[in-house]
Amino acid sequence: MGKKIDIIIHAASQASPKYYGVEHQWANWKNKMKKIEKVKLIKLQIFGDARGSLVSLEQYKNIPFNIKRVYYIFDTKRDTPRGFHAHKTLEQVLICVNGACKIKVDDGKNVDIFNLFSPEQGLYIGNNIWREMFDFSQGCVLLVLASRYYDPKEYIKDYSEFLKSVRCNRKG
Ligand code: T46
Repeated sequence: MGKKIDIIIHAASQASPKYYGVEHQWANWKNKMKKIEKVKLIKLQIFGDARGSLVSLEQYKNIPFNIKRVYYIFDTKRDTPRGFHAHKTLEQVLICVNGACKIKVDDGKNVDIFNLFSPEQGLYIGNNIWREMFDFSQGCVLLVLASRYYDPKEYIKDYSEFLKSVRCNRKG
């Protein structure tokens, strides 16, 4: 990340121990729950007045990369998680512009969970981070800014392949 960016307290402690109903998963993660270097919460400035609120996203200002792609996820279901992959080089910022959801991130060593519930929070996720999105509230809209065009070859969808790749990177 080139620019110094404000970081607000991450919301791991607020994350619910219910992960789509599988509580024992929570127990497994608890020991590994730790801050992950390549994942940061960015505080986005809200320009609000009597008419409402506005947030502006600008590359290399509050978004730490060149924005090549924008997409949004909506019509989600609380008990239907998404993600379950990592990216070889892609960097992204996730913003829950309506509603709330949780994001589990995993660097192969540690796990962290972020509660996104405000358009003022941007979750930066660097490359080689496994992610899972879950616990979507009704009306949740997750906006994503990406540093690269869409490329299916860029995904690592197999968790053991992901672990192998991060271990190789650590050694090399
Ligand atoms: C990520 C998380 C946060 C495209 O055609 N173009 C695109 O830019 C994207 C992102 C997806 N697609 C297609 C590929 C699939 O047929 O849309 C379909 C759903 O994509 P996917 O199953 O990858 O969606 P998620 O929610 O599991 O993951 C997405 C992003 O793919 C991923 O990069 O980090 O959101």
